[in-house]
Amino acid sequence: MENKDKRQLYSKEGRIQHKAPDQEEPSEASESQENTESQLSHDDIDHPVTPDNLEEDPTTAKVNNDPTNIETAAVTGPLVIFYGPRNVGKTVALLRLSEFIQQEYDVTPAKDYRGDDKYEETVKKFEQLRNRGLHAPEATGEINFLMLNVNQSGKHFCKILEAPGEHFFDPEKPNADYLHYLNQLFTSDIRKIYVFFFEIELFKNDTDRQNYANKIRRLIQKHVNIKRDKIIILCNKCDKFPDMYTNNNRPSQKLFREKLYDSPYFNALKGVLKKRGRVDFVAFSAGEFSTDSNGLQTFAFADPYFPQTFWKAIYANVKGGFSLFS
Ligand SMILES: Nc1nc2c(ncn2[C@@H]2O[C@H](COP(=O)(O)OP(=O)(O)O)[C@@H](O)[C@H]2O)c(=O)[nH]1
Ligand SMILES: [Mg+2]
Repeated sequence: MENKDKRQLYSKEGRIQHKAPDQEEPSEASESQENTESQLSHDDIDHPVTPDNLEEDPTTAKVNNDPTNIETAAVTGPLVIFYGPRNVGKTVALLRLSEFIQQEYDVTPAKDYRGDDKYEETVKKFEQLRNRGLHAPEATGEINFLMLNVNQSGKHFCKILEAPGEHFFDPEKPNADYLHYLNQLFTSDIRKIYVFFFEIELFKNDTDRQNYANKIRRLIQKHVNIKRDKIIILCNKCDKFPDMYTNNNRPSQKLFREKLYDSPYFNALKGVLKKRGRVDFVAFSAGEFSTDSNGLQTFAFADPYFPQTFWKAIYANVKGGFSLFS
């Protein structure tokens, strides 16, 4: 499995038009909204829909292009929710984790999770990237909204939800309500394991950091049931801070935890976390991303230690037993 040393994956001038990280892509949700809106106004002008022509009009055929129109009642627990803003690394972490646990578990996208037309592509892309065992960072944008079923020996172990970052937190709209489907999941009585994604250098300013911490605090206060739910704090992209690695080339969990927990903005969370019993902390890295002298993006898979440590925390929390981490 570990023949995945450093490989060149992508040319920046290559076949796909890359977006700069700060160049916001429209979310699938807003994109589909736009489509619907433009279609509606066009129809209104050229071809008004009246009760008489309703049946024949092909434009009124039932379409489902809203990826957030989800039948949440069908979602069972335990549900692991990857919570974090855009670009914090949720998709890459999901791919790295899936690739690691597939030795023992069947990891399959829940086929009926989203009913919209684009979901099939998302599922296909996930399978492609995971099976290749490597991925160009920019290509992961297409698989940012899916539900995975994790089964062991044919038995359901858990589900994992990854959703577009702005569904959780958008720095431009820090107090936005959650979309309906997320609220339904948050308020449902299924067992949830929240993985809150952080980085040492998350966002560009303190206001965004503070707002993010506050949004998580409110969620925990309102919806996290200590008897039923669990919390994992994940500090991502640790490879950016090699000074905080130990001699065996692994991150010092203690140093990363202290660094994150001691950040002023994290204070907003300390109080509520204390009241939620044991909260696991994971210093994580999916790999090292860099650009070589030819402008080619390279990606090296991280040591299996990383997905293993992450999975141990998820496993312990899904089982609900004692955690292995402090
Ligand atoms: N250095 C480093 N960069 C990462 C890591 N994981 C993700 N990234 C970078 O963060 C970008 C966004 O990752 P992605 O998983 O798509 O974020 P998402 O929007 O939260 O799903 C990627 O293009 C990578 O460049 C990591 O472990 N280390
Ligand atoms: Mg994503």
